[in-house]
Amino acid sequence: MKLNRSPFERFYKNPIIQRSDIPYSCNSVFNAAACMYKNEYLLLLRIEDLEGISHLTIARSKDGITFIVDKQPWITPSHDPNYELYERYGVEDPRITQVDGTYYITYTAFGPPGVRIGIGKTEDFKEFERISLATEVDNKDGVLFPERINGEYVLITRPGGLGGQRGDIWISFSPDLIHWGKSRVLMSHTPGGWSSAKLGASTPPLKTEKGWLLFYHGVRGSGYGRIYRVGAVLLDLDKPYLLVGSTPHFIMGPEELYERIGDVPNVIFPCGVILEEDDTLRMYYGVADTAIAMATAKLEDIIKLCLHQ
Ligand code: BMA
Repeated sequence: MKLNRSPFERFYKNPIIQRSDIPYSCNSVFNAAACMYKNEYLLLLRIEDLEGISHLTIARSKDGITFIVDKQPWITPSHDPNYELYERYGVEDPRITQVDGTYYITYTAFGPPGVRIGIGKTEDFKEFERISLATEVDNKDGVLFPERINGEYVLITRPGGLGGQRGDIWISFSPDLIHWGKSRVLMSHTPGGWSSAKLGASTPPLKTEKGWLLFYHGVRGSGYGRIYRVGAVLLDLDKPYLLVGSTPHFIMGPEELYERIGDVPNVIFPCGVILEEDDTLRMYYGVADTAIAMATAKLEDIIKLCLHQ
């Protein structure tokens, strides 16, 4: 393991997507979901417009580095009366999970009552159908597992993280993506450390031989502001509410200037990771709420860190 403590190697030309790559006016682009679709890398970008409202726009790439961004937004705040109030201030921080061949998108719905988790689906990245608002307010960072476990959909969320309250990671189960229950705490933030303010799931769980690999972010307050860093855990394959390993400390934090300086300094915020055939993990992450960067790591290195090997 390298002495600099991070198993991730940043792409040398980061950031890979910034405001100047967006073909229409906006304030910033960050926190993008990622998946493979029809042999292309697909990112679902969070774009904040000039009024401060976020929407989601698709970008595609053949090599995972050079992306062509769609000319128009794809998912914008809904006008459907069942959703309008809850998305009025924006749709944010998407994650994409493929389950049984369908692509599900979890996102933060932000409106006057607060933030809550929305779930929708697409087959073709053209039509998008909303399924549910899965939680009540003060809940974000929703990631869905790529398989049903014992017949149920499994969702990780982070209730109670706003206003300096708690901010732990929870796990819930559902037969239909609408009704959620059997909720329990998966990980608690611990006072004093790098994630003492709150935690949140970052990327949808990846199935490995050693368990579900979940990247998460940990937040620590400082006299100046908050610092967002990344750690990883392994969850039991059959009982995903059980931790089987976790990195002993964060494995990546803001270091480069593009991670330290921007609308919100000292933030790295992954929402998507892709496992390549050679077992390289390619992580896409928002930097300083201003642009998107990419870093790679070997799956084996992350698993070893989780298992303290
Ligand atoms: C979180 C989310 C993220 C953002 C981060 C840092 O609460 O809003 O979208 O990147 O704060 O501002």
